[in-house]
Amino acid sequence: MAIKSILYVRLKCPEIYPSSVIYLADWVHKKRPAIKQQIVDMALFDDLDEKRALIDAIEEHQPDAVAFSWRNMQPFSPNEADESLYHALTFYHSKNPIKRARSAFSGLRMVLDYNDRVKRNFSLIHLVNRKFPKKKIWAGGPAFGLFLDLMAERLPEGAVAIGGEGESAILKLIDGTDLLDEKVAMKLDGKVVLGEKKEFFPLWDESTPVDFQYISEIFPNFANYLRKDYEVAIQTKRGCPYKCVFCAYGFIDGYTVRFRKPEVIASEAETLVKDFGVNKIWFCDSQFYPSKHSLPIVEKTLDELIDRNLDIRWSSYLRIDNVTESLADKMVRSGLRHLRLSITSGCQPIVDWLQIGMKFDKFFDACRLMKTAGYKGTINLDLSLNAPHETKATILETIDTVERIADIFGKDMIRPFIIFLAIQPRTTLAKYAIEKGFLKPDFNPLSLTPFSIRKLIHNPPPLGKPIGKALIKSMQEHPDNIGWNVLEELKKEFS
Ligand code: B12
Ligand code: SF4
Repeated sequence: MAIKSILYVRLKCPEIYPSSVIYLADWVHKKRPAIKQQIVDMALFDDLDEKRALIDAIEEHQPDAVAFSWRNMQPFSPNEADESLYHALTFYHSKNPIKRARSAFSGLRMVLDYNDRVKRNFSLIHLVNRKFPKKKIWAGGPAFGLFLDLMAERLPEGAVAIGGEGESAILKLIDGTDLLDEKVAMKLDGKVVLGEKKEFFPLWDESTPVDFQYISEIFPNFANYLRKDYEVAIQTKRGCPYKCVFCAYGFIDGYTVRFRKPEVIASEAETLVKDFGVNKIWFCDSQFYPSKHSLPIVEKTLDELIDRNLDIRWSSYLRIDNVTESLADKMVRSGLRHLRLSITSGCQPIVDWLQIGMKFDKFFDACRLMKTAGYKGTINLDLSLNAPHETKATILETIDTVERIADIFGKDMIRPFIIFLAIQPRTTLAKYAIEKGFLKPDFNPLSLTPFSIRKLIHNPPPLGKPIGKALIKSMQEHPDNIGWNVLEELKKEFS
């Protein structure tokens, strides 16, 4: 069947700019302009209204294909801002039986909520299959990037799922051509057939600035994401060459870095700022400044933004260890507002074991360069305090490093942010956890029970308990300043 129309259904997640469907629909419009497209965003509906909204949209637009885009599969993150971490730690480490019982109850409720969300998403996909059996069903998005095979098992027969970038795959879906050279999973005769991606999408040559006028025509709720101070996402590149042992982004996005042209990025930002009133941007790359080799293009991108004199404040996942004086200056002048630096540990041997590829002497120099360049935003220092091979001494060294960074920028600007290492499938950390017996070789990363979630957080004994306790105490007593208080508690305990 020739595809003449597509309805994109962005499945529900905590409200966030829907970059996936916006980039995809823009691409399809430019390559197959005759195709009619429409976007419906479940993030904007109450749970109870989702089914009705989906059916209404299908009946109104009569699409040939329904393209589901699914963002989060692991909504839980083991960080100090996640309430479920508090309940998990209280349940496992508190001596107070009443608090433990309360946390067991609340933790269980949250796990049920997570599972409920996953079930609801799958049931919307199955609903289309049942009620509109002639429609093609396609699915993709970040949730499929890591777990393509496991997710595909739960899709209806005949549905096609795409993992990772979707531009070339969606054209093949539209044209009905062979898909097995894509990262694809198809459910056929009850079995999942997998394809393998052969080539990355040529981002540099093919990517153009999004036509936001067109997007606002096919996405009536687009205006919802154009409120003042709402963070809009722009992608500047794909891929990260590092192999930090805990990170799965290379698997999702590739280890080869592919760039969009600086003028394309800046022109996209300019339209958003001048025509749509946007003033806050998140560059939604795996890593904004992935290596020394990317310096010229990153710098050119910032030049283009500066030349256009855009009033924006931006942020991104960002490493600063390779920053130069000129790059630091351009980051600040182009509107960098917040730094989230994932140093993970402040102890060089631990950072080396984690293969983060960062040397602290260079990192301190980089901090000084940022300070001299006039950076005045806040700085989150992500710390995973119980990495493999951690001892009391390495934790004390981390605290010392954080204090040295605070000496450079000023303590008020630094926010240590506690986030345990999550064990992601297909990472070196997962292999290590299996070797150590923390995880079973056949662990299911999508199983959301209190016990399985606990196993997917790396916080083993003997340090797990004192760290957990320090975190519970700080979350309870100093909710506005958790990180510094955890470090103070641990300094007292371990010195
Ligand atoms: C940037 C980012 C963030 C930023 C987002 C900033 C912003 N304003 O947008 C921040 C820091 C806020 C963030 C937060 C979270 N994130 Co995040 N994030 C990312 C990251 C690095 C990029 C996502 C992105 O925007 N990509 C750019 C867009 C254009 O690409 P895309 O969405 O993948 O879409 C492409 C394809 O997927 C495909 N596609 C998409 N839909 C469809 C549909 C069809 C039919 C087809 C064919 C193809 C297709 O085509 C698109 C174009 O190529 C990814 C990791 C990664 N490297 O991808 C994690 C990732 C998306 N995040 C993830 C998670 C879990 C979260 C959090 C839940 C973490 C937490 N607990 O706090 C929150 C949730 C936020 C929310 N409200 O939903 C997971 C999601 C999957 C999972 N494991 O559950 C990822 C994959 C990382 C991981 N750990 O695996 N995140
Ligand atoms: S630098 Fe960032 S994106 Fe790249 S592998 Fe390390 S943690 Fe992942």
